[in-house]
Amino acid sequence: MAEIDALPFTFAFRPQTMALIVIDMQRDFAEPGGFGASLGNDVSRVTAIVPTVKRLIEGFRAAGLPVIHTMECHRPDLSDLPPAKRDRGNPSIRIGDAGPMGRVLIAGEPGTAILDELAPLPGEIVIEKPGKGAFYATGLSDDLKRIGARQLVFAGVTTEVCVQTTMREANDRGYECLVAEDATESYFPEFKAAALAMIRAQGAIVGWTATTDQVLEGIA
Ligand code: TIU
Repeated sequence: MAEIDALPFTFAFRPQTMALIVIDMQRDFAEPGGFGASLGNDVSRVTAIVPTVKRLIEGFRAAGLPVIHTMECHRPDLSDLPPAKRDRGNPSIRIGDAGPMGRVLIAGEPGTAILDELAPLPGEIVIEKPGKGAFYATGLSDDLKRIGARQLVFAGVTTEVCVQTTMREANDRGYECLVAEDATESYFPEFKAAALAMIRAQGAIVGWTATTDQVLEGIA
């Protein structure tokens, strides 16, 4: 077993069964005029982690380990968008409406795209997800089984919404999960701190946390 120096204690893993999941590093969450901004958020915190997420992705690629990307998005006909989600948050622009970067959170629109610096390479798995969790209504479970992944490292946004939801889904499905603390971000620093604390509390009840440097050292 290889190891990552992590909290609340060492994260042990088999390199052959490790994968990185990068959650929703999309223009819609990182750029002014997108969905995140439409909910009233300052998106600059998300932009700030892009170089760290890039370093993590490149470390996994260099180690020959799988990188999986997710995108929160909906079908153009909105058939996978419950009204309860569309109406939530009293946003200035709703999901599906035309915004400065195309229709908000709709598959194929410019704003829905993953940031250029973090773009998936050909052959990497890209999960389009209609929910906050990446397992709901997607093929992620099948993909993880197909590639034989058992331990998952998480990065992306936002820590307490899509990252934590997906980690909880993964935890219940038997995966061991670790989130890279400095490669995830929230619009609310206090929510990020609380999410990381609740993930690793009670003996890693949801998972482990470690810095990107610690993860890269462990997988090198
Ligand atoms: N609003 C917010 O914090 N997050 C989301 O809506 N989606 C993700 O976290 N990806």
